Amino acid sequence: MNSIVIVIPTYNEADNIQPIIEAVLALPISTDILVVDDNSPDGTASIVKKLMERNAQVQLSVREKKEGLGPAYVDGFRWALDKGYDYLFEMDADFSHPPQALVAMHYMLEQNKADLVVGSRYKKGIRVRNWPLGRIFLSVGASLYVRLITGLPVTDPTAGFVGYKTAVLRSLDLEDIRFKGYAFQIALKFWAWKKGFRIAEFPIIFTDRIKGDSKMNNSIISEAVFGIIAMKWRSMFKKEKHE
Ligand SMILES: Nc1nc2c(ncn2[C@@H]2O[C@H](COP(=O)(O)OP(=O)(O)O)[C@@H](O)[C@H]2O)c(=O)[nH]1
Ligand SMILES: [Mg+2]
Repeated sequence: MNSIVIVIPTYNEADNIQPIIEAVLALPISTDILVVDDNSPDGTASIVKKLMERNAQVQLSVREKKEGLGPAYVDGFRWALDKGYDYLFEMDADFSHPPQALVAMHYMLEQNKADLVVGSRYKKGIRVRNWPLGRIFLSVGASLYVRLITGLPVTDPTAGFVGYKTAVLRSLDLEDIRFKGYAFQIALKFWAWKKGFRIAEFPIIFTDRIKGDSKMNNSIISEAVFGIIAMKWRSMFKKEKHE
């Protein structure tokens, strides 16, 4: 077993999953990969099963049905925490998150520069390729909104490209984070910050997917808009400290 695991949630990523796994396996750091698939009708899981037969670094968890990113990640985190990895990364399957950045992000954690590192689109500028202007506005606007409401000192709070020392995840009440979409990503960073963990950002260039479709929808956006206010409210009555 490696000390690093990359958790990749998938829903209908048959065109992307093999290339992204191969890209991660080709990195100069040795990692395990856990794909958490919500029973994709396009057969994503069966592609992963074939790769598993050839390579013990590849693992798969298949869930019964599509429930959103949040529950898939919580399952993946639990699996990884039980196994005892030291570092866990979240990454999308669609190549929006450049896999090469994992090397530098891991180095930052290993050198103890931070407890959590965000692969960030908005640190010192806006680095997003091939997104329509409307989507950029939405994402940048969401980041400003989150920072205004929560005070979280992260320029890209909705980012789904994040590395953790697993101690951070162990200390969070994961099952208590019920969000399904971007709010889940915001909440993880928020509660980690509240606990006093150190967050760093590593600048990445985010590129829109070439293959497959985005699963973003309006309910994910409204969950974030209202959920973040509720989360901030709850946090004001919670005493959070490093244990
Ligand atoms: N397991 C699981 N993965 C999901 C779900 N929704 C999205 N994903 C995966 O999460 C990642 C990001 O989703 P994507 O649709 O690209 O979101 P976007 O980049 O914000 O448009 C991709 O790897 C998706 O396959 C879901 O309901 N369940
Ligand atoms: Mg995407």
